[in-house]
Amino acid sequence: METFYSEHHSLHAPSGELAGGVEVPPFESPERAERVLAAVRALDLGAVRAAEDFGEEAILRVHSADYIEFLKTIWRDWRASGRAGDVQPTVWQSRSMPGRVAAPRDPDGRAGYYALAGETRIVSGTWEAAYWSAQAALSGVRALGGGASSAFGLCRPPGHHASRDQFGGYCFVNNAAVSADALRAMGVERVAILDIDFHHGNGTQQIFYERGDVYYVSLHGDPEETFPNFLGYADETGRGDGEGFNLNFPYPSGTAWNLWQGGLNEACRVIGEYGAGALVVSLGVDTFHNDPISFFRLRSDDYLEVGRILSRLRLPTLFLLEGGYDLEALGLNVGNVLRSFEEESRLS
Ligand code: Q9C
Ligand code: ZN
Repeated sequence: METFYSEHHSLHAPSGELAGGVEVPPFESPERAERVLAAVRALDLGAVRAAEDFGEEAILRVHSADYIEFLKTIWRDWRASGRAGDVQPTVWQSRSMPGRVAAPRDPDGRAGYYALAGETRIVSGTWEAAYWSAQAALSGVRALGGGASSAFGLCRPPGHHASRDQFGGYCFVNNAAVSADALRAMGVERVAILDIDFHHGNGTQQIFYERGDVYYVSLHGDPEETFPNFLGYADETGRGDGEGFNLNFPYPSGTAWNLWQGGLNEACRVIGEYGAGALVVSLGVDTFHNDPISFFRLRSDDYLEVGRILSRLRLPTLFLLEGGYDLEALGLNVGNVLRSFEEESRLS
C-alpha cells in the first residue's frame, strides 16, 4: 500500500487551543503526522510518495467558493485589522439570530459565520496545509484509479468535521468528501465512506446527506456526550435521494472492542449490500483507551482486527488519516490497521 504525504502540513501549527476554559497546547499538532510517517516507514508498508498537485477543482465540488475564499484570506484580513493573534472565532449566527445569510464584513463576524466550533484556529499557513492535505487524499484516489487495491492518505489537518462551508473540530477541507466525490467523477457508481474516528463526521454527513451515490456510515461517541454534540444521532438516516444512505452508530462512554466491533461488522455488512465500488475510510484512532480527548477503550491489538475486517469487503480502499491524539500510540495504532489490512488482503 502506498502512502501519500505532504510536508506542508507543518504550516498549520496554532500555538494554543481553548479547552475547558483555559488555553492548552493543541491536541492536533504537526508531531502527529511525523509520528504516523515514522510508523509507516518502519513498517515497510510500501512507498511513501509526495502528494501530487491536482488543483482546487475537486475541493470546489464539495465546498462553496466563498468558504474557500474565506480560508485563503481571513488570516491576512484579521491581522490587517489590528488583531494581535491568530483567527479565533468567538461569535456565531446562533438559533436566536437566524436571519443573516451572508458573512458580515467584520473579521469576527466572518470567522464566526464560517466556523462550526471555537476550538479551531486559523494561522497564516492553514490554507496551504489544508490544501495539501486534500492533495494527499486525491493522490490516493489517483492510485486507486490506476488499479491499486488500496492507498493511504496521510492527511493533516484532518477533514471529517469540515462541512460544505464551515471549519471546526481541527478540520478545514473535508478530505474524505473530496475523495469520495472524486471517485464518483472517475466513474465509480456507488462510494461508501466508513468513518471510524471517535467523533462523528458531521461535515461528511452534511455534504452527502441528500445523495444516494455516497453512503456515509459512522461509529462514534454519542453526541449527547461529546463533540460535535449537534449531529450524529441514530435517527439521522438521510433525506430526499439520500434517504437510507446515512447510518450512525453512537456509543456511550466506556465502549470497548466487544461492543464496538458489533457496529463495525454491521457497517461492513451494510456497505457490502449497498454494492459500493470503492471504500473511503476516515481513519481516526482516537477510539484508543488512552486518547486524551475521547472515551472509548480500544487497545492497540484491536486495530489489527479492524484491518482484517475491512479487508474482507474486498473493495478498492482509500484510508485517510483523521484524529488520534495519544502521540505515543498513534503510529502503532494507525500502522496496525494498515498492515493487517495488507496482510489479510494478500492471504485471502
Ligand atoms: N477539550 C478530530 O478528531 N473538541 N477532531 C475537543 C477537547 C473538538 C476532534 C475538546 C474535537 C475535534 C478530527
Ligand atoms: Zn476524532
